[in-house]
Amino acid sequence: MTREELCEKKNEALESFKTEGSCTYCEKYGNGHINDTFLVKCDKDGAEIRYILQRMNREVFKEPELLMKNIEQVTDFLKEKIKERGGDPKRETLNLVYTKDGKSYVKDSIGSYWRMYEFITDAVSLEQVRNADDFYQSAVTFGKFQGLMSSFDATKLIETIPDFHNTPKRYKAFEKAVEEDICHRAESAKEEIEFFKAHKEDMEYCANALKEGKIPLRVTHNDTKLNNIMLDKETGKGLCVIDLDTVMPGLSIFDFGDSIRFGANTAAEDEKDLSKVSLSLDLFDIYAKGYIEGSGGSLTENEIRLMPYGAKTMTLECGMRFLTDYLEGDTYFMVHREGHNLDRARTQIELVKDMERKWDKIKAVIEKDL
Ligand code: ADP
Ligand code: GN1
Ligand code: MG
Repeated sequence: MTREELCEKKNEALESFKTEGSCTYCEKYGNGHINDTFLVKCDKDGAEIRYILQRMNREVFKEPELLMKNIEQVTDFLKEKIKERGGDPKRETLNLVYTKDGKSYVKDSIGSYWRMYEFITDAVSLEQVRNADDFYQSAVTFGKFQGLMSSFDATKLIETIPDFHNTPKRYKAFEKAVEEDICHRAESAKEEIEFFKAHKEDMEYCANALKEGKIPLRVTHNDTKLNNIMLDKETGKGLCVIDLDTVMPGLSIFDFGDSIRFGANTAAEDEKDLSKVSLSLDLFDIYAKGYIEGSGGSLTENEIRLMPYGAKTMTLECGMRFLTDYLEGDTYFMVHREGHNLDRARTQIELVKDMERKWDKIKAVIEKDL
């Protein structure tokens, strides 16, 4: 879709939602890799009211109507839990804005699906941690989410992306991309391809632990990047978990691991200078502590013990997904420069290498929390 078409459809979608006041602004917003996100500003008697408008990615989410049913259920459930605990449901969870005919989404004239949320004001989402407390706050917030959702009946949720964190299946997709090499890019990524091939068995470890009943299947977020939570702008305290598209049955150690992959890396996910990439043991320690505390006793001893494996598996899996997308012609993750997905894959590889160098220390951090 061209910029102009997107702009036209965005205005068409905007009309459908029950916003307060008249809309004066609607521009691209945020750094997500999947959906098209817009910040909307409306004027109501001189007061500015903000919203987030999103075009859901149809390539990624095949059943947007069922996905929205998941989000309705999860946000309704969280609102009740937050109220029971004396919290503020307007700031501690996402709040959907419904359409004029009472739906949580609208389908535009070319079949794209749009949804709207109230904007969480006086809050920030971060691309990189500013200090250790930011990371601790994100850990407590994702941990709390895990704890709150532990009483939610997982069978009510559909799998919005089937086999999303089925790492062995992701490996098969990677192998296929290498074999087919439709863009003739495999030659430029030889070392990276070999790296993932050499780690095939590592990527089966957590899936086997689930199969063998060592860890339970839970309701998890599945995309626990630092920029998927909001922190209070004033106090820096963790407020709320956002980006609920992938909330579905999954592993707590993967929620833990994906946060480590993104937030405990001393460099950005797409850093070109690989000497800047490393795993911060301090941040790993802080996150583990916050996640366990936040989850309020809902994690089993085995889940805690396997956290380092969750971190390594998520880093391997994500790196392999970036590389697969590079080989397939950048059709999944939004890219902003040539070789972007290859750069992202390389940072993940570097991070895994550093985890391997620090493996005994990483395990010792977790043993002390048991
Ligand atoms: P994606 O799936 O593409 O990552 P997100 O739902 O994470 O999309 O949204 C992208 C960014 O938009 C977030 O990182 C956050 O900065 C911002 N954002 C999303 N929802 C809200 C909200 N309700 N209030 C304020 N900011 C939001
Ligand atoms: C995507 O949507 P976003 O940008 O928060 C992706 C995650 C990856 C991440 C890598 C639905 O997350 O799985 O870990 O990019 N989300 C989806 O940055 O595929
Ligand atoms: Mg996001």
